[in-house]
Formats: sequence, C-alpha cells, structure tokens
Amino acid sequence: MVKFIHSSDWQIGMKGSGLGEAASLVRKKRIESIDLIFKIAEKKQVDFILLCGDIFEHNMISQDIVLEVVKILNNYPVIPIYLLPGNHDSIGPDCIYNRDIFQNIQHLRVIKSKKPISLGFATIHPCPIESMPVHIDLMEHIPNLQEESGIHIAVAHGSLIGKIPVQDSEEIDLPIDPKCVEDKGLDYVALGHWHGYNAFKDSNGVERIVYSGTHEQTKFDEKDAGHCVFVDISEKNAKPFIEKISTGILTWIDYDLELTESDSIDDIKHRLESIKEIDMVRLKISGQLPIEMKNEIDKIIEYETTLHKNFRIKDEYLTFYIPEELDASFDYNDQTLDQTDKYLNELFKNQENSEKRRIIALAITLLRKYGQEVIK
Ligand SMILES: [Mn+2]
Repeated sequence: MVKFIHSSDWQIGMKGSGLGEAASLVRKKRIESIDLIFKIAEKKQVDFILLCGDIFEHNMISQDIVLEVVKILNNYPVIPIYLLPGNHDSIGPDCIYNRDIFQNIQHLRVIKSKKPISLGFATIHPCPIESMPVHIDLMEHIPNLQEESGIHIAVAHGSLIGKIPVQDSEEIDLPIDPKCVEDKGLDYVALGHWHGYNAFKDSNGVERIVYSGTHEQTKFDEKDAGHCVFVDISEKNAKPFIEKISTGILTWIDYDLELTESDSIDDIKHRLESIKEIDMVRLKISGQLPIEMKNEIDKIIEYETTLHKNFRIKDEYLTFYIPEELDASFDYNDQTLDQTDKYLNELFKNQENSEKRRIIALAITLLRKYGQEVIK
C-alpha cells in the first residue's frame, strides 16, 4: 500500500506580467499555497510527496525566493519529497537544484537519473528530461513491469500524445505515450507540465494517468487549476483512489455576461452578484442594447472594478444601438441644460445620417449623465 501527494508546476518566481498590479499578489500567494500542500500531506499521513517539474519558473530565480520555499519545505522535515525537474527548472550545469541549499535538505531528493527508486512498498520510475528538445517518448526506457511485484509509479513532465490538438508525436515536445499504462504495467503515472487537473482512463476504464495541474492558478485560460492530488494505491493492479484537493488561494473566473434589451439594470446587477467574491475576474460582456442604457452599464462596470483584485473587461461585442426616437422628457432643473437637451433632440429627429444620429444620441446620453452632476 502506498499513499502520496502528487503536485507540479508551482512556477515559483514567475513574473505574471500579464496580470498588471495583481502580479505581485499572484507571486506571493503561490508561495503561501505550498504550505497547504504540506498540511494536506500531513493530515493524510502520506508516505511521500511527488513533485513533477516546473517547481521554479527558471533556474536563475533569486536566492531570496528560493529561501522562502526552502523554509516551507523545512517546516515538514518528516515528509520525504521526490522532485523531478521539468523544462523550466531543467537539469544541467545551471540547474537551480545544484545550489548548496538544496543539498542540505535531508528529506528532499531531486531526481536526475532514470534509475528506479525503490521504496520497498513501491517503486518510482523517473522519466527525467535529460536534454531539450525531446521528441521521443519520455517513458520509452521503462521496462515491462507486468510480472514484477509491488506498486509501480512513473513520474514525468511532458504532454500526452493525442490528448492535445497536436497529434503527431514528432511535433510535440516532451511526448508521453498514453499507452504506457498497458504497455509497461504501471499502476499510476504522475505528470506535470499542464496547469489544469486532468485524469485519463486506461483501456479498462480506470484512471491511472493524472496531471495534478499547478497548485495555484497562474493566469486566465487555465481550466481546473489550483489543486494537488492525493493518491492511495492498495496493491499492484488495484484501482488507485485519486482525490483532487483544492490548494489555490486566489479564485479566478472567466465570466460571460450576455445582455439583451429585456435585461433590467437590476437583473444585470443581480447576475454580477455571483462573481463579487472572486479575486481575479475576466468579464466578457456582449449584446446589443439601447444607447440609454450605456450610462448605467458604465456605472455598474466602474463599480465592479473596485470589487476584485484583478478585473479585466472584454466588451468589444457589446454594442449600443440608436432607437427610432429618444425619450424627450428629461428635466435638469436648469433652463440652459433643458434647452440644450431639447435642441439636441430636435437635431436627432431631423438627422437622417445614421452615424450622425449615433453621435447626437451619445451627446444626449452624456449630457444627461454629466449635466445633472454639474448642477448638483
Ligand atoms: Mn513545463
């Protein structure tokens, strides 16, 4: 029987330059959330933690950041850690794990060779990236283990052939053949490289190939990121118990807000209520609305920007159309503004050019928005 935590792609030290002001927060949280992985490992009383590459964003990460990570690892000295480098923290003369600090961590073993690691109750079969690029199956060297006793776990950092749009193994970097489970007789294949959680079934319908995904989401567009995986395998050929456990501190959402003319301002506010607690929001807003709604929509969006740690808006599919007639009954409590509004309404009525009508309608909308403010 073996119990372990599978994690990967911490990408510590990543810049997050696409995240604007929130980048420093994302950098900080991804270090903090490492602690959650260890807390889970402790609670589950695992035999070890298996890290599947790209733990650091690159090999030149500053020593200050390295120290922050090592401090966390050293808070849990009884949990053995097996770390396979990926393509970001790649093996070589500059490898980040060559630094003295890592040699001193007694419970950490950085895996740089293909030699199987026997733990007695189970065997880890490493598939290190020895040089880049790699165009042959990373699992090629693993022998057939069908007749071998004990539980066999492979660990690799790469892409499963045929599970991403590029089908040809010659064209994908770091290829892994998904048939490795059947071909080699593996009980579990722990993978890193993809940032979302993903589990794949073997020909018997048993999930044995798993990407834990990153422990803390790095950007929008990552599906099902922010987890580690707890694995419990009772014996060779048994169905592994696999539990995806949340470790992400920051919450992210890509939210589509489709608006129609029949949506009231209250409806829109109500729909946005559902995302108010989310830290990182990318709002795609689309629809065709009458121009009178523009002010209110702008106000809602302006307020929404204050609710999140990072707020992106994509509104190129939101258009405002010009109605046949504008509501002429607007009272500013100011004679000059009343007359200006009336004048613009006359111009609107008499104008036939649609582009000019749009501009006049917008002018009326803006006058109504700011006119009231100036006479307050
Ligand atoms: Mn990678």
